[in-house]
Amino acid sequence: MKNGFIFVAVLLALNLRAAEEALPTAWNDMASAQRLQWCEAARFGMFIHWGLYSQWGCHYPGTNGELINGGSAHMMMRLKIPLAQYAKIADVFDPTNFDANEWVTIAKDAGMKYMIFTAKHHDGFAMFNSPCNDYNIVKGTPWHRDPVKELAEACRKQGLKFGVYYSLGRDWADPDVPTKNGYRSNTWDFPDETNKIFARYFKRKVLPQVTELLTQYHPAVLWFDTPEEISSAESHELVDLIRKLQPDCIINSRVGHGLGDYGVQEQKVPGSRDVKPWETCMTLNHHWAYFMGDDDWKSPATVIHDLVDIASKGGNYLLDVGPTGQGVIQPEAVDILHQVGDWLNVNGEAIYGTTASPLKEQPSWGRVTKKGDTLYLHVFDWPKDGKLLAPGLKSKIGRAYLLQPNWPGSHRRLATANGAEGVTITVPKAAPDKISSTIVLKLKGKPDVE
Ligand code: FHN
Repeated sequence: MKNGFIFVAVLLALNLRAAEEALPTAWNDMASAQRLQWCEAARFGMFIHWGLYSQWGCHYPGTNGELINGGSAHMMMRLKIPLAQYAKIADVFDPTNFDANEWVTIAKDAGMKYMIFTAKHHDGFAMFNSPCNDYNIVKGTPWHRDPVKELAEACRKQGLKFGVYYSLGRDWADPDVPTKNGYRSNTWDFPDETNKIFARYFKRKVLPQVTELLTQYHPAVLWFDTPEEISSAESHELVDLIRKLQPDCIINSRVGHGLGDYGVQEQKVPGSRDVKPWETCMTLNHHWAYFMGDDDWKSPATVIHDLVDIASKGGNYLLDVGPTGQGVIQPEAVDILHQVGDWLNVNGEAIYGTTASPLKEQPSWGRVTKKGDTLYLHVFDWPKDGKLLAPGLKSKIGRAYLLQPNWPGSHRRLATANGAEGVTITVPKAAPDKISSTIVLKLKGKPDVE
């Protein structure tokens, strides 16, 4: 409770900088601060894009049996595939290699604490049992299984939080979903944008399916996407419904109109830290869903540096994987995530449950995170002269040591000296970790920075 009050006080005291996306108004709301506690402590989650578009890696069979490049999970729109034809993918969608426990173990092994799964993407196909709409994986495929149910159960069993992604303002299977100038609408099956009444789709599909997701699976997060033409009244109605059915369910800001519990960034890390809760989602290669031929993966070092950078700015990192049509997370992705997990096994204390750096500037050698009266210095570029400056730090230091338990010099006290420019720490010649080494500074009292 105390943290909640501090959190709200910090919000109210500081002038919140407008983010690229509309700021949810919920942030000065105690209930939101309480709801978010586990999520902010988690810092790292797995995003999963999996749907009919995964069947042939975002490609689509041509008239001569060749596979046509659909560009991304948007392939139905990119190739203007008629709904009746696109729906036929479901007839062959039979992911016999899918194993929910294996996917959750991969996430857990990577040090991820929650999972967000595409329950319905823009193609409008429900990847869950949806009694209100037969266009769904249980009813419409020879597989007849419910991956949302199985993933929710596997997450509960393995101690991860489970959330669902729902495309709110784009649905290419429904005749009543307009977008601005039709830019992201299904204009090939439903050409007349002026005929489309969002309210009809909202009542017919959105409210019943969100109710099904909440009552059938009790997700910890409802991760909405692309609110597009939803009205303010509809966004409020949706939030009221969720709060009534499941008060502790977190809602992201893409529910629209400044509502939601936290802000969303995409494919980027903001330049400066924010005091309000936020999460950035990014791909591991260049595609959200499995794209045949995309082998341009982020390195473990890039993922770890991004994770540290995001945590140092008080954000969460939702890192995406796109399983194949057979239900397999590509081995290259698994290997990268395993290496990130190895690093978190040693340095997780400096990420989980931390808050943004208190320093006025991000140091040139890396980033800083904070936990109470402890600072964690994440050193990407190890000093050659054995001296590391924490710029602007005026605090007296109780103790300084390396966080690498198996390192010869680990936990041995490091010498520190306060000076005009900050605190200088004397460090060993060699960096304990080639990607990011963590130095722990136990301060005497709260951080005092210039
Ligand atoms: O168009 C989608 C995209 O496929 C993906 O789901 C991302 C994830 O945030 N959201 C939309 C693009 O902003």
